[in-house]
Amino acid sequence: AQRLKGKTILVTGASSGIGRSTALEFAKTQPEDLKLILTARRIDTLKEVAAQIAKEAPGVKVLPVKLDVSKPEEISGFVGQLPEEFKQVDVLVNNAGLVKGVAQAPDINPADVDVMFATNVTGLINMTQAILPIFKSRADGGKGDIINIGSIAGREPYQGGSIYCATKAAVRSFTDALRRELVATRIRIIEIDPGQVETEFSVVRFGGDKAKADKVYEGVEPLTPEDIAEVVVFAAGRRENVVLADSLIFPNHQAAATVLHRRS
Ligand code: NDP
Ligand code: 8X3
Repeated sequence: AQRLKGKTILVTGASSGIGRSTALEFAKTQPEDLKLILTARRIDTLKEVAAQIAKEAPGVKVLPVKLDVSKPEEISGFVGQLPEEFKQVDVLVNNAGLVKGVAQAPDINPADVDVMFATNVTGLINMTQAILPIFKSRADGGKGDIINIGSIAGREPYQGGSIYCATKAAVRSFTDALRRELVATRIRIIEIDPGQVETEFSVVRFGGDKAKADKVYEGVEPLTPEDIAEVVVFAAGRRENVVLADSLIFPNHQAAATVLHRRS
């Protein structure tokens, strides 16, 4: 079934990791009659993703847009500025997010607290509020998919991750409330919670220190961003009446946020 045919899909944080893989996976799954709006702060990297899609799936229309979700003023102008042919968004993948550091209270940098909440929580909420009116203008109370990338960290707080965990717990709470609020519509509210995935996530956490980031994945076999992208695309491609409301995805060696089997 070509359930994604004709859809317009908006992915935040599409310049790297899970978001980038999600864009590529949508294009691979529905290589024609699909529109992708790819957003992130690094426009040059987004353009590279767009060029790759143009090569692999020339039938997909791609619009790269520079958008910092932590800036409410950028989000408020965003939908109005979309070209007419990209305005009818069907799927929003709220993926943009980050972690900063491993500090514990009282030594957490207040600027890190702000950037994590502004991106992972307020950014996700503002994107949702920007897109929902498009969904709600459709028949049956509204139609469209919101796919929020949470984390195992939102279910299980761990030492050195208190702020990041709190942001992902907030995502989970907001998502669950939204699903209840929209129960009378055809709008699907979907949360996907990855465990350990190797992306730029840890490099960002350690301020660009690749050696420290590599240590996180030493002796383990993390998920790839493609593994999560496949779940995102699967969720979006279900029959209209099927809501993959909530899922937790671990690599085989992981059983909880901090329970990882390492080869010695
Ligand atoms: P990456 O660092 O590889 O990708 C993060 C993406 O988010 C980048 O495209 C980045 O783009 C974008 N981003 C960051 N800040 C902003 C911002 N202010 N505005 C717009 N875009 C932004 O990490 P992942 O792919 O791993 O992370 C994607 C999501 O998955 C995040 O929400 C993360 O919390 C979540 N997650 C990751 C896990 C993991 O182990 N890797 C596990 C569970 C969840 P740019 O820098 O160009 O703006
Ligand atoms: C990222 C996973 O638990 O390593 O969300 O912070 S974790």
